[in-house]
Amino acid sequence: MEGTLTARDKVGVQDFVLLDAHTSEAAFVDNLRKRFKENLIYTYIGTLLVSVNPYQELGIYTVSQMELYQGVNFFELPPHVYALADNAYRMMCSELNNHFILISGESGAGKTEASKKILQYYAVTCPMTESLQVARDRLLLSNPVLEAFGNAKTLRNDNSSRFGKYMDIQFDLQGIPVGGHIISYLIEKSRVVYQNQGERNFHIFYQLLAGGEADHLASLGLERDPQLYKYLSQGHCAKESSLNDKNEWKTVSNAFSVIDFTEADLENLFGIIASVLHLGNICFQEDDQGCATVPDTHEIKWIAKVICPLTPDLSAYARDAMAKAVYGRTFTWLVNKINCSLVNKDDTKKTVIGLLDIYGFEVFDKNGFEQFCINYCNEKLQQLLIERTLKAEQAEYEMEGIEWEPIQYFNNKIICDLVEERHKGIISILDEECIRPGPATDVSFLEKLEDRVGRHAHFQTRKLAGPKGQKRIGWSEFQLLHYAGEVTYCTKGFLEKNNDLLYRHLKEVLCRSDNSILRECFLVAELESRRRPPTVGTQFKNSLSSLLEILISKEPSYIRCIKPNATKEPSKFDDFLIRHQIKYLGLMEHLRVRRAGFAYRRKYEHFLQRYKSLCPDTWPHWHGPPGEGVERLVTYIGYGPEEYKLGKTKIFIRFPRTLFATEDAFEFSKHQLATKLEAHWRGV
Ligand code: AD9
Ligand code: MG
Repeated sequence: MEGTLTARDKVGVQDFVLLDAHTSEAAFVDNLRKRFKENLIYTYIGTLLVSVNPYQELGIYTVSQMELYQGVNFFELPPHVYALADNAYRMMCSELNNHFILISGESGAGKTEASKKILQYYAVTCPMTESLQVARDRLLLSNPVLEAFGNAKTLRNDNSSRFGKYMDIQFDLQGIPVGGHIISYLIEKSRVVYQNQGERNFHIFYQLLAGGEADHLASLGLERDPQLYKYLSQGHCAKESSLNDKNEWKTVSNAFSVIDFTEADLENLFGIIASVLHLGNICFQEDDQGCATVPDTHEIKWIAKVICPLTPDLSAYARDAMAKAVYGRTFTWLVNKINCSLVNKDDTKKTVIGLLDIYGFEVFDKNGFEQFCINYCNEKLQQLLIERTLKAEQAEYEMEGIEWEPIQYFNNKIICDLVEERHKGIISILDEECIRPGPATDVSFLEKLEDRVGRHAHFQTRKLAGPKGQKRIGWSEFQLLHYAGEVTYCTKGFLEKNNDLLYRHLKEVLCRSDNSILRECFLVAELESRRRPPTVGTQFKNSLSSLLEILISKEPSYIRCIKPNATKEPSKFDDFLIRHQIKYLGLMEHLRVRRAGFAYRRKYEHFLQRYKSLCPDTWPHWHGPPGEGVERLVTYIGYGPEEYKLGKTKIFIRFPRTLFATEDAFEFSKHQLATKLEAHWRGV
């Protein structure tokens, strides 16, 4: 027994529900730390998977690991992202229903890596026919292309996804992956024209310059050195040693050839990438009338002629707006194009597993419109998680005929409403300011917010705040009390980013471009339409609402990713940072919910199979009904009546300590392991 206890002291428990009943946050962190130190990066909370980024290759993603997890029950092996992926897949195959896997966590926590591991797992372990190999390869290779155009080096992550991504993997009824569909959310266009110190633009620009053939670059009028381009060099790290742009270019080029891109598509696409770089290098000077002139027309000949009676400042603004619009819409075109190649035309019934890799909650020193949208998205997903978890629990107890007491939890719907409610919410107020005649400014927007939502319990400004808020909120800021904590937003740029307007004559130029991608992205119909396009905030709100509709109809699995330190180092476990993430990922809350009625439940067959060696009646085989076998077993090992309930198909265990003790007994019964551990500890 001693050996087993010592083992747990060393490596922690693999499921948080096995910790003591009133687990504190400190005990939670402690368990994560123990496991992390042993390179055990995965831990469960029931069926939710917690993952801590190891920042090193651990050798746990080999094909033999994949085979190990294939078709094995969830709790039978140590926690792994493969176990979660396999579980969703097997449930989908046996119940013929749709699933999704929601991956969340802050920047650099490992969301994208987790989603790639899942995709690879399916690619390797799912059955496959020769004719469907192309579909599988396209699914896999859509990733490097999207990452090249949608990811960038940031201070937090060398390969940070700057867009949200939802990907459906479609399976036929034999469980063969046959197609897919991707939806992208809110690409961070502002990065095209500006990068903070230590950050880069999207990877593709650097990859093209580093890896493109000399002829190709010459035909685009490009030089190899990224420092020559204003849009690539503001962050002063254009040549980043940790990134191999040249190799990545090869991967991306190869991916393009598999995903059905024609020569013409690629020519147009890279024509656009090059023209964005040329655009960024256009400088403006003032003439006698205060209008902008372009002293060096070298760049202009690579794009289009731009003559307009604007001041140099406004011209630079228009230039950047054009670069952002062109890149943003080209990205959407790219996603659509990939989707066309992933379509499975055969219309037999399919089931899907959706993978959601979306930006985590963000709190920076300065938070703007982008953080506002991202955090609103996280509020919505948190709401989904809480509701789905509670609902699922309740439904299960009902189905199994078990009584339970629902627990209290914070319903963040109140914050979602504050942001999104029609006519009343912050997005509506922002939209009103964007369309009203007269000089609306970021300041008048703030005043309107104070007036309309100033008394809301989750909203504060300097003017309205109590003594605590007054210290921290600036004059042009407002603060939202999110489920994950307070965030102060600076209203500067909110109106402009929400409006996202492009000068009409620039749009006209783009509509008539020789480049067919641009003509697809900027339709003449848009110029002719009298209707104002929806604002960015409203578009985002609508796309989130459709996303939730997609998710609500599917069976959920959750992965919560944690970043262990801010310096991207292996083996460094920063308690403060981790505690913060545990809080805003709602992990303690999830644990409580999980334990609210019964901490643990297991199908009779599975429970029996694992613990049958503990009772002479059930060992080595039990031939009666599994429920009866379980009853004999738990009576024999001394479960009290308050400790468990027997449902129709499962045993429900109220206290973690009960299962904990059972696990101990089980471990103890495995003599080999116990002896080995004792010997080991005696050695220490
Ligand atoms: V962001 O919100 O897109 O900025 P992510 O997606 O959460 O972020 P990502 O998956 O890109 O983070 O992980 C960041 C880096 O951590 C990767 O580039 C790897 O170097 C490292 N990482 C993440 N997960 C693992 C892992 N399971 N094993 C090894 C990992 N390294
Ligand atoms: Mg990512």
